[in-house]
Amino acid sequence: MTSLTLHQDPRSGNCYKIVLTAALLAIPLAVRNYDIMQGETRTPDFLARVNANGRIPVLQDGDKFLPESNAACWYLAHGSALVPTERFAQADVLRWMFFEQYNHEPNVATLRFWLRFVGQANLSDLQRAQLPAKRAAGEAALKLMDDHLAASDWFVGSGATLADIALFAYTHVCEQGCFALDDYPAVTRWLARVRALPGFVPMEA
Ligand SMILES: N[C@@H](CCC(=O)N[C@@H](CS)C(=O)NCC(=O)O)C(=O)O
Repeated sequence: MTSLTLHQDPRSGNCYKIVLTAALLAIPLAVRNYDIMQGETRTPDFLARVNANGRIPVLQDGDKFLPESNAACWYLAHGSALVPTERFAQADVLRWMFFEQYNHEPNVATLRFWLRFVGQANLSDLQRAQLPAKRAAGEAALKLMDDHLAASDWFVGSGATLADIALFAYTHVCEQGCFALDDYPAVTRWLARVRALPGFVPMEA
């Protein structure tokens, strides 16, 4: 790794995952901020130079650009204690990171984005129609996490891994999407364990 720059919007939990991973590993990270509400990741220059998919986060290492939050976390944490070396445990970390992207983020993060940043009054008819299904799917994801954490302190093994970082990012702000953390006591205790990790930094926004 050479000089690292994170292309980010500080309100995004996907970006925060990378900031938190870098902080826990004491890896220096420069940031370049964009306002996604103003379409700043959809300009011709951004699409041509940074990410043809028009989204942040993107981790830049020298002249190479790596979109996708969990790929960027993996790039930073490879070879550290945040990625177990034992084969099953390593795959189990990936399992939770894929769960985060498929079951958790599209529901828990999307409701936060719609309700906190877009505003209920500004939602399209399609978004409004999707609210109940996204709420139910988000609650199912949080319940599954709570059941898992009732029996173990961390998602994989006996210490923090990227699975915890990936899932912490949007879980700790889930109340901004009107999910009630009180319904998930094991998740609430786990959030405190993550916050107590040496090097922990809070989300900026
Ligand atoms: N799967 C991607 C999701 C990236 C994503 O959805 N980024 C959002 C912000 S969290 C974005 O850039 N939205 C702006 C847009 O779509 O124009 C990841 O994990 O990095």
